[in-house]
Amino acid sequence: MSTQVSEEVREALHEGRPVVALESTIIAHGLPRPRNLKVAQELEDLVREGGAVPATIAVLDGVARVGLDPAALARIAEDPSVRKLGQRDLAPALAAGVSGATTVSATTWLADAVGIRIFATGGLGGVHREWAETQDESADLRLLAQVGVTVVCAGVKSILDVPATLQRLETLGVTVVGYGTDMFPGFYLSSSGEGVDWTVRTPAGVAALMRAQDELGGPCAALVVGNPVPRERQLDPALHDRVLAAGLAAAREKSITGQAVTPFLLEYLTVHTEGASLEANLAAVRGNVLLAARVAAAYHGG
Ligand code: PSU
Ligand code: MN
Repeated sequence: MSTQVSEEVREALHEGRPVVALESTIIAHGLPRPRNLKVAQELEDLVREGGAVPATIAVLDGVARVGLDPAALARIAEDPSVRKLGQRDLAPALAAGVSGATTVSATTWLADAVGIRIFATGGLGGVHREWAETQDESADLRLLAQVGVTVVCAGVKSILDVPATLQRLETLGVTVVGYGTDMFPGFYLSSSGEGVDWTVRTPAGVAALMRAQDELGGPCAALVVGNPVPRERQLDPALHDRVLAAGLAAAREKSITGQAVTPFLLEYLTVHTEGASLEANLAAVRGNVLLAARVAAAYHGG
């Protein structure tokens, strides 16, 4: 395939060393500039600290790239013309020769295509709260039902309908485990208030689960590892509920729809919590990236 894999990632995959895929939409559309570039670099460093090779994924000038050099990472973070690409947008972006940041759906799909098994992000997309009116359900869910990637995340974004999203994940056959918790994490919050059926407590435990998937004939759907933001780093739940309610009302009033909904709400929360939601989001992402690297090391190492 014409996907361009960086030399470092290609060698690591060839030698069976641990690799962690990272998405780029969180960088281009989920975090404010100029902090986003620093975070992008920091996340790659964290993967290395955890004992794996980082593979940030994006489309640049019509080429799908796995593993970005510093100049490419800077373009994703700084160039305002970089689009948001779900999996269905990959072909049009390649054909038009444009650049775009990949969401969970596009990133997991490309990661799987080049043989990367582990992926880390902040919070998954899912079923939106106004689903009955808009039918807005992130393409992330359908892709998670199709690719056997292990996704380390802090749950699904709390701007969503969490119980409905968990229900969809069950229907789609996506395995969900809590990491060190029997509650499904709540993205900005340590708990969503919803329970999970399975709990895993160590990177080796996640690796053992992945090997069990392999023994069963290879995973045909993703494994979602819900890793909560540490309680002392979570957003104050009362502040979260208040600002989110205002943000959802603002999105409705401004008729924000489609791909714009998630970036709008994330930014609204950052502004109206005076940066507190951003800090919680970053704490969650950092924890997920480090855990994903340790899982990759455990899976490939032993
Ligand atoms: N996690 C974050 N910030 C983000 C996202 C995830 O902490 O911005 C992105 C992911 O790329 C995810 C996307 O796939 O939000 C979901 O967008 P939508 O709801 O439009 O499918
Ligand atoms: Mn959507």
